[in-house]
Amino acid sequence: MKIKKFTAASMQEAAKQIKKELGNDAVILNSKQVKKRKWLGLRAEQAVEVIAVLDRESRGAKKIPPHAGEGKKKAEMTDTVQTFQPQQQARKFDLSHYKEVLPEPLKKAERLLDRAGLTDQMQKTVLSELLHSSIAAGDLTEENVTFKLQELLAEKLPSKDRWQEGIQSKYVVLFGSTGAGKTTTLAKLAASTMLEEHKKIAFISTDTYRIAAVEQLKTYAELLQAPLEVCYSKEECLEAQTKFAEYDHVFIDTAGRNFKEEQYITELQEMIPFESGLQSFLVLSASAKYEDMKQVLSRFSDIPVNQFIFTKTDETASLGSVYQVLTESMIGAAFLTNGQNVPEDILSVSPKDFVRMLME
Ligand SMILES: Nc1nc2c(ncn2[C@@H]2O[C@H](COP(=O)(O)OP(=O)(O)O)[C@@H](O)[C@H]2O)c(=O)[nH]1
Ligand SMILES: [Mg+2]
Repeated sequence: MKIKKFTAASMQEAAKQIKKELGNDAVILNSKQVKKRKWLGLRAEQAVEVIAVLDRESRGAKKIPPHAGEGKKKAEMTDTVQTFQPQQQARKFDLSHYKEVLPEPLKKAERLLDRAGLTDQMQKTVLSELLHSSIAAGDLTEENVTFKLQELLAEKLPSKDRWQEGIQSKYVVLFGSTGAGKTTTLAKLAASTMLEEHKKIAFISTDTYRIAAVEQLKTYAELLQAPLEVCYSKEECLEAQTKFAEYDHVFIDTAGRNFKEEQYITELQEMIPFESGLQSFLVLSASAKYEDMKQVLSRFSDIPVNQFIFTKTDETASLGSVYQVLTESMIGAAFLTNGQNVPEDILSVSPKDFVRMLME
C-alpha cells in the first residue's frame, strides 16, 4: 500500500497529481484547505492538501499514461480518483507504516480498536474495511467514522436473533468452570423469572462435589421459597423431573471442577435432560483471557450450548476477548452480568449495545 500527501493550488490540480503518481485506483482519504507560505513566509496562498492511498494489490491497478486525463473538465477530472468503494471491503491494509499521515478520525478509530483489546489481526481487518467503506472522502468526520466503526464491528457478531432470547424452556442449565459465576447467575435468572414473570420455579443441583456449592444454592432457594432437589445420579435426576412436572421452569446448577475430564462431560450428558425442552448456557467470565475462554469452549464442544452468559463484566477493563469469542463461535450472548447482587446485576443486550460497551 502506498499513502501520500499532496499539496496543490486546487482540488483539480491535486487530483491530476494523484492520478499521475498513484493511478486511477487511488482513494482519497482526506482533503483540507491550507495556507501555503511563499517568498520566505511573507505571502500566504490558498492551497489544498490531500491524502491519497493506493492499495498495491488492487486488481484494477493498471498503469496509466502520465498525460491521460489532462485537459479534461473539472468534473471529469475528479471522477478519475475514486472515493471509498464498499465492494472492496475484503482487502486488507497494513496501516502500521502510515500512522502519522492518517487523518485524525482514523487515528482515533485505531486507538479505540486498540483500547477495546481486540487482536492485532482483528484491528487490521476492521481498519481496512473502514478505509474501503462507503464513507466518502468528504464525510470523514469523527462522528461518521465512529458510527461506521460500530457498524463494522457489529456485522461480525452473531446475528441479533441469537442474543436476547430470555428464559423460554422448561429446563435451564448452566455450564462452565468453577468460579465463573454459575450459581450466582442461576439465582439471578430464577429470581427474575419468578418475581417479574410470576412463574413457578424449582432448582436442581448436580454440583455434589462440594458441600458448600449445595449450601449456596439452598440459601437462594429458601429466599425464593422454591424447592431444591440435589441429584447424585441419573435416576435421581429423573425422579426430580417427575416431581417438578407442574413447574414452569427448573433451574439446574452444575459443577465446574472437573471440566477437563472427559468422564465429567459424559456424566453431565447422562444427568441433564437434554432430550426434553432445555436451554443450556455456557458461563464464561468476561475477565478471563481469550485463550482460556477458547479452551473452555472446546472442552464443552460435545455438549449442545444454546447461548453464552458472560459474567463479571464489571471486573474487566476491556471486552475484547469476549468479542473475539463471539465472532469465532457465532454463538450469541443471552446475558451479561455486572456484579454480585442477586437478582439485579444481570442484563440482556443486543449486538449493537454490546459494541457500544466494547468501545466505551
Ligand atoms: N464482580 C462480580 N462477581 C461475580 C459476578 N458473578 C459472580 N460473581 C462472584 O464470583 C464468585 C463465584 O461465583 P459462583 O456463582 O459461586 O461461581 P460458580 O463456581 O461458577 O458457581 C462469587 O464470589 C460471586 O459472587 C459478577 O457478575 N461480578
Ligand atoms: Mg457453583
